[in-house]
Amino acid sequence: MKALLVVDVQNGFIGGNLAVAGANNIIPTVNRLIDEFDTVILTQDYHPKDHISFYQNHDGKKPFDTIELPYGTQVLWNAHCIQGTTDADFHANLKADKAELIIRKGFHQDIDSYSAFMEADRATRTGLAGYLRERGIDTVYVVGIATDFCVAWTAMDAVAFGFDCTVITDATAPIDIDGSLDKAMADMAEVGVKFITSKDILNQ
Ligand code: VGL
Ligand code: ZN
Repeated sequence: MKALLVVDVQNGFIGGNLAVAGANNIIPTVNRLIDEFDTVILTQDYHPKDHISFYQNHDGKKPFDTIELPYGTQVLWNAHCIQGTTDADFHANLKADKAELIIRKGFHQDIDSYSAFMEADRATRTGLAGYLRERGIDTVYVVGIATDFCVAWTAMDAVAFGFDCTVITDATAPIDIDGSLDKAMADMAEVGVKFITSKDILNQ
């Protein structure tokens, strides 16, 4: 059984507080893929306003600076996808209604979470792997934003948790800071994530 994981197609990343170039352009493709899959799961970046990943919460820091945390290096982002704000809502054009599960992530003040499976401390689980197993799903297709952060970490963790995982590349959009896209693509390939484009699934 397969599922489509739609990562963070939220206002914050589409013209919002952490806008990703070109992210708006993937929505029609994501919607066609949603139509094609029986099981659709959405993820939602969902931070408290005092979240540790926001540069505004660290004196003297600016966007894309890094800090060292107990779990490793953390990139500092503009405050984004704050719980209860429109920035955190799914984009109005996303066919979100079909989703059978929404996994919220990044809600612990002191831990970021790019992956939909496990938070950045590499210990706290979201429950997604257990959910998929209980649903009999062994194969996941990943789309959404951002290719080099939440999509990549989700895809690599899918493999780590034993799922067959394919990223549909033209249904993703990257942030691409300091070579992060090339690195993420190489890292994903190395662990066994597969890549296709949407035309391999949609007859177009
Ligand atoms: C993301 C940076 C911070 C993402 C989320 O969805 O890729 N990136 N929070
Ligand atoms: Zn975030």
